[in-house]
Amino acid sequence: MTEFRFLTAGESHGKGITSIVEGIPAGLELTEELIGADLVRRQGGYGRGMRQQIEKDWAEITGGVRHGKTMGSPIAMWMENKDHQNANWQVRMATGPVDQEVERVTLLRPGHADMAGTQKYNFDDVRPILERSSARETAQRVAVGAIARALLREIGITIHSHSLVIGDVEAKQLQYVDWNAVEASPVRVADRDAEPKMIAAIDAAKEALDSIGGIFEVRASGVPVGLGSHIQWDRRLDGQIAQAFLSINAVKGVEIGDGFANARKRGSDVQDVILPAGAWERHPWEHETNRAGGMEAGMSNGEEIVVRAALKPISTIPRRLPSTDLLTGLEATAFYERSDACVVPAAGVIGEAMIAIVLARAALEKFGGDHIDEFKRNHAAFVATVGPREPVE
Ligand code: EPS
Repeated sequence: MTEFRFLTAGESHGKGITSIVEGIPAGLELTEELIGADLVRRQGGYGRGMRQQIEKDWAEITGGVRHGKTMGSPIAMWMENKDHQNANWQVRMATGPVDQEVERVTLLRPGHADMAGTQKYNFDDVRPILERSSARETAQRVAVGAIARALLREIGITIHSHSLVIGDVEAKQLQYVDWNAVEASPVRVADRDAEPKMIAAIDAAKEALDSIGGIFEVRASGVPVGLGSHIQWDRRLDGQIAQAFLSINAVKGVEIGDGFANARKRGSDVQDVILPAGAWERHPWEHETNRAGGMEAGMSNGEEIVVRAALKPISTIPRRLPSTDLLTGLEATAFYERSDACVVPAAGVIGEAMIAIVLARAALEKFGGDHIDEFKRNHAAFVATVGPREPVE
């Protein structure tokens, strides 16, 4: 059994993006259609720009799958950038040498990789930096996440997301979210009152040649006790989740459960009481509340995992921000080609993929298995041991 891991390669306006996923057991049902269903969800959402009308994301499986099932070998996926067909991009992003002058991007965009990236990699053109740092790459993460999600579904783990805040509009906090309503909403919100206000906030930002951010929440249920570990810093599941979420473009804050609200309370108001055996309805060691968001000391505790992420408003905006020119160091206005006004709904789908990836890695570490049946057997055998150590007859 190899550790679950993946890599992506490719630029936003290059030929396409590739991923290689290793560590998925053999025998898992997997089709391009299943992956495609998540890719469509990421492309949607009110507030996306022109680019999403050009792209029709589809991950072609080019390795690791035979007759609709994984073989235990690395899975390779290829995704075309339709925008690359545009003659300009064929030249600007050609992989071979070109015999014509290609215009450089030198007006640094604040809030992006432009300045630090050009200094670090020694470029006099922002293009090679911005192309890779673009959120386009998250399309492949969602494809990888769809595979991880298919694996987790085999052991009863389901993952959803919804928008909590868009701009200055907050949705009502609901304990039981109608996920069908979320999927039907252009801003991925279940709160019918908040939806038109969120849409209006995006319209207003667009009108003002600006962008807005927000907060999304991801929930994973059916997670068994004991994923992750308290024994070493990098094995803590909450830490791994925070890293995965902060790796999503424009995410600047992460909380697990009521992380920030709990900071203002007393300890006695924050702990989740562990119920006695007679009160358990869903699973052993049920908690009365879930302020901890399904994790204690870096391990899953059987409750729903709840993660919230704050997205800054994306900094490529039509109202070109004051900046500086890369070549001269003189005052300039930032580069602008095209952009999204709000990506919170899409970011929720990316968040689902990232939590699926982290949980799949943790589940494979805990249960192992080279074939999906072995993985499921190991999971079931462990879950059967969860409960009081010396039960009272
Ligand atoms: C992005 C800028 C926009 C986004 C892009 C991320 O692309 P473009 O510069 O081509 O208009 O649409 O996101 C995607 C292409 C995608 O599939 O999510 C950026 O600068 O990060």
